[in-house]
Parts: sequence; C-alpha cells; structure tokens
Amino acid sequence: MHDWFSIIGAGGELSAGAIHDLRDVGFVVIPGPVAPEGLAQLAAAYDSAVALASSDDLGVGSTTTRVHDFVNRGSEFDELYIYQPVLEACCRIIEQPFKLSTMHARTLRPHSQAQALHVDFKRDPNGYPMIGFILMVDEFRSDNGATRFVPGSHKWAVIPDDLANDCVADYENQVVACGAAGSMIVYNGSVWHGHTANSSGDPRRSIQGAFIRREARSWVNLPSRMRPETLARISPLARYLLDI
Ligand SMILES: O=C(O)CCC(=O)C(=O)O
Repeated sequence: MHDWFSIIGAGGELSAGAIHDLRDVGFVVIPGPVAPEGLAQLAAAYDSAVALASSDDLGVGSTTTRVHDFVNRGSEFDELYIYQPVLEACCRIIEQPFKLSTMHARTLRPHSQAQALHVDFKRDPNGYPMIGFILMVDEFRSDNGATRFVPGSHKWAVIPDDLANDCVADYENQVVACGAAGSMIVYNGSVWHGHTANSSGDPRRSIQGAFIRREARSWVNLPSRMRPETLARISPLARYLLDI
C-alpha cells in the first residue's frame, strides 16, 4: 500500500508563494491542468455532459445549475481531481489524509444576483477540514460572476454580525478572483466566499471540487457511482482519492 499522503506532500509543484497565500489569504488562482489548446474540447465536453445528465443529477438553485459527479462523465475530466498542485494544497492545509468529496459542474446563469458570502466548512479544533477548487471553463470576470473572497476570514475567531446574516452586498476588502479560462481557484473551505452577480448575458461555467478529511462523510457517495469504463481507465492515485 502506497503512503499517498507522503508521496503527494513531497511534490513541490505548488509554489511557496501560493502556499503562503493559501495560508494567509485563504485562496490563490493558479494555472489549471488543461493546456490552452485543450480548453475548447473541455468546454464542449462540459456542455455535452450537462445536456445528457439525468434530472436526478441536476441541482437547479436560484442562480446556479449543478450537475453532480464529473468523475464519471468523461475522460476529459480525469486530470482535474488528481492535479498535483491542488493535492499539495490539501497536504499543507488539511494536514492529514484526505479524499475527494465531490466534483461537479456549476453554471452561473446569466443575469443572476450575487450569492451570499458563506463558508463551506467551519474550522474546528483539528484545523481546516476542506480544500476546494474551481476550474474556470469560461473566463471569470467582474461582470460575469467571478468568485469573491474575504481575505484572511478563515482565521477569524469571531464572525462579524454583518456576515452572520446572509451578506449579498459587497463586503469590505473583498477580492474578486478573476482569471482566464483554464485558470483554477484553490481555496480553503473555511474562508468566506461566494459568486458575484452575473450581469452579462452569458452563462459562467465552472467545474468545482472539494477534498475533505479521509474519515469525513462525502457530499456525494462517489465509490457507489463508479462506472466500469471509469474504473478501467483511472490511475491508482485516482482510486485512492476516490477511496475505492
Ligand atoms: O461558483 C462560485 O463562484 C462559488 C461557489 C461556492 O461558493 C461554493 O461552491 O461554495
């Protein structure tokens, strides 16, 4: 049995600056795993997977539409959840063995309002429980709903009153994480964040994933959903991260 946590942690593919930002600011934008010449194919695979998804796998919220389980929707998405810089971020921030909890498509629909600032997981006595990633299938801009973050908020000991009650308005010192298509946001699930308003006429597409402590309960039971064709092509590292 490989000691994957040590192997991943030895990596060195996440820069010291990025680790510093993750620790201090709570998020960082890095180049993603898909080369620029592969982005059109990725976007086409995204659209096709979303169009073919059954209604059971669709989550339609007030501003976004999610399609669950992008582990099993095509080989185009395989490299996203084994991307070494994100796995290294998990080693540095979660600081214990981890697994993939979910990987889904999330489309922010045109003319949608901002999402309330929130955390995905609160810090607990054992530290930070989650690292998330957001792959920008489209460019993230300030007019199409790029994700905003409140820098350093993962370290707050006390939550300010104005955040406790669904803060949709712009927040003091918030930073909007813009980037070219193909960029990836890596963030601490305990930092306050949310998408901004999409005032454009186009959807803003993304693929989002979360890694959590190995013994924690996953958002989606990925092992139970594995398709034979996915199992046949993925690597031992992928199997480890899926906990199968
Ligand atoms: O889609 C986004 O920009 C934000 C997503 C988000 O807030 C979340 O997944 O918790």
